Parts: sequence; structure tokens; C-alpha cells
Amino acid sequence: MPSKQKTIKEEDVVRIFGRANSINVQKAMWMIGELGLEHERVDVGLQFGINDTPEYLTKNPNGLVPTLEDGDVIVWESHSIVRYLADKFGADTHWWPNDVVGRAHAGQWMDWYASRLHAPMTTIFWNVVRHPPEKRDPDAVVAATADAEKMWAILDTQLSSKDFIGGAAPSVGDIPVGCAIHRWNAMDFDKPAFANIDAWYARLSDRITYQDHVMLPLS
Ligand SMILES: N[C@@H](CCC(=O)N[C@@H](CS)C(=O)NCC(=O)O)C(=O)O
Repeated sequence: MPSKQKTIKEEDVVRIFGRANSINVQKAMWMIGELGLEHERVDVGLQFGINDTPEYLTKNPNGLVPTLEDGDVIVWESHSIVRYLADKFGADTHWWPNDVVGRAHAGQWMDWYASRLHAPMTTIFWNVVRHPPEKRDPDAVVAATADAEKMWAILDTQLSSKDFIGGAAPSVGDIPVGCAIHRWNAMDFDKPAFANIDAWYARLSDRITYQDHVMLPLS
């Protein structure tokens, strides 16, 4: 009797280059987890190095993580990786809205995260978590918190009538902001609370893949 177990061929495995504590890597890994893809993650970046090697730079000339390798296809930029994965492997799921308006709105919230929320969140993260205590700037945290608060308030309004960013089920639009809200909640600093965002975060926290790839200790 031939074995019923599926043989995993090298080309069936998607590979992510990037360390697990990077928010941008977490976006890709959460998507991979939700789509149930066979995958391998290779530690790259910060203490692991590799991202400045000629071999890595041929894959991703920015020298940043994450980079996706899917057979001969290379994709960098975390949001593009998330959209590629959802489009290729999740087109029949709620992760990749099946209508042009749904996809536009999901993309809008991904771009909005990058253009409006990422900068203040990065300032807070470095000054609360990653910088050594003597290098932390509390005033920068206060200023960035005020900026981030305005942005979270926009998202809170969006979530006042919806369980997830686009409606009743999560989509790619939830992924960047979903990764950011875990950091916001897990970091220890003075911050405002948002009722609709709290309820959405509780919904995300119920997902095993979110626990596995996003709800990691901050470092
Ligand atoms: N816009 C890029 C940003 C990528 C990025 O800045 N990655 C950071 C980690 S979050 C990085 O590679 N830092 C250098 C390192 O880890 O060594 C994306 O979304 O993928």
C-alpha cells in the first residue's frame, strides 16, 4: 500500500528569511500560519546577520527582512508578501476578499498602517523595549503616543460596527494592524485604551496562529 502521507517536495515549501521577533516577519508568518502552508523560516537579521551577505542581497537588495522565497519567486516588502500568499494560496478564503472593493479596502488599511501608524509605533517600541535603558527617550514616547492615539482612534471607529477590519471575518487588512496592536498592548507605558480595539484584539488573541506568530515576547 502506498503511504497516504503527502510527500513534501522542496518546491511545496515556502521559505521566509527573517527573525521571529520582527514585526514585519510576523505579518508573513501569521499569514502562512492561517493558510496552513508548509514552510521554513530562516533566522536572518540583527544578531543573526546574513542580511548583508552578497547572497542575501541578490534576493533582497534592501538587506532587510522578511524575504519570501516560493520556488523561483522572490518577494520582499511584508505587505506584498502577505498579499502574494493570500492571492496565491488563500483566494477562496476570507483572507483575500473576492471582490475588488474588499481588496481595495484591505489594501487601504495595510497602506495606512505603513504610512500613519508604523512611525510612532516604532519610536515607542525602540524607547520602551529595544534601546538599552540609558538610551531611552521618555519625551519621544509621550510625543509618539499622542500621534499613535490619533491613529488608533481612527481604527477604533472603523471597528465600532465590524468584528474585523473589513467585516465579519479577518482579511489581509487585519494583518499589519493586528501585529501592531499586540505590541501596543504588550508594551509597558502610559497609553489610552480603545473599547472596540480591545474587543478586536481579544478576537485575534483567540486564534492559535496569532498566538504562535504574533503574541511573542517583545525583544
Ligand atoms: N517595509 C519593509 C520594512 C522591512 C524592515 O524594516 N525590516 C526590519 C525588521 S522589522 C529589518 O530588516 N531590520 C534589519 C535587521 O533585522 O537586521 C517591510 O515591510 O518588509
